[in-house]
Amino acid sequence: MLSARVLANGFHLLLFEVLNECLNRGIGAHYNIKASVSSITLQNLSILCVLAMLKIYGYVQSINVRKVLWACEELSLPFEREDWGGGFRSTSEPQFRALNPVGMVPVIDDDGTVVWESNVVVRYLAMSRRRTDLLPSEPGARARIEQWMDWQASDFNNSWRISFQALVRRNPAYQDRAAIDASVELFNRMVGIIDGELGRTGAYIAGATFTVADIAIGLSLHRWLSVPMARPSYINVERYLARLLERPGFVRYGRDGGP
Ligand SMILES: N[C@@H](CCC(=O)N[C@@H](CS)C(=O)NCC(=O)O)C(=O)O
Repeated sequence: MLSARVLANGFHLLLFEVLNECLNRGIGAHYNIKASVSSITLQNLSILCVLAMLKIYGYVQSINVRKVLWACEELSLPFEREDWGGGFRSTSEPQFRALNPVGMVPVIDDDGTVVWESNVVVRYLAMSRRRTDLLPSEPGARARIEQWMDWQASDFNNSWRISFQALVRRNPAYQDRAAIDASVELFNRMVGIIDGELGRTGAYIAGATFTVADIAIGLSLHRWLSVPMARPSYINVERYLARLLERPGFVRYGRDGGP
């Protein structure tokens, strides 16, 4: 926890000047700023800025945790991370359940605002840091991004569950050949849908520019490439993944981050 006390003289406009200065210095992009005005008079204005480091709970190999880590990279956000889940500290511990009653990583604590469910966390981070380039406020543009993220977390994610557990994790509970083949077929079909969309946009999943939807879709496509199985060749997906490699966040948490 960092804290800074800013004392200034002047009218309340000064409050905005001080906060603007924080934003200009990039503090606003990195931290939640809480300002409490202890007294507002023409002569005396006292502002207390409390700046807190973002906390991330979750092990780094998790694809859902890596969405949040990539988002932090896009936002140039410093953070502290603790290993929970995936064989590290159990998400069944009461301390963890108090943060997330469903017991899944990732969870974040942003100066007291606790959020779980990876795609929601990514949207929260972009929205709270006013990154409308990554998540616009216009409802239509925003819905086009959210629809791909919700689809990623539901239908798309379910398509690979069995093939991923069987062929990458080698989980003995997932060894039914017919079920694996069906999952491979469905996974490939879903990626075919993405390929078609990328053909239409010519660039990113929700349009001409990179948005938070590309974090969820990009990591999922990297997973698709990581499963040892037969794959159709999808030229738009191939070009998209090459485009994402221009971003350090995808290099670190996608290409070099595991399946
Ligand atoms: N829909 C959730 C899924 C989260 C999830 O499945 N997390 C896994 C890791 S990828 C987890 O917490 N597993 C329990 C554990 O590792 O103990 C999200 O997107 O955040």
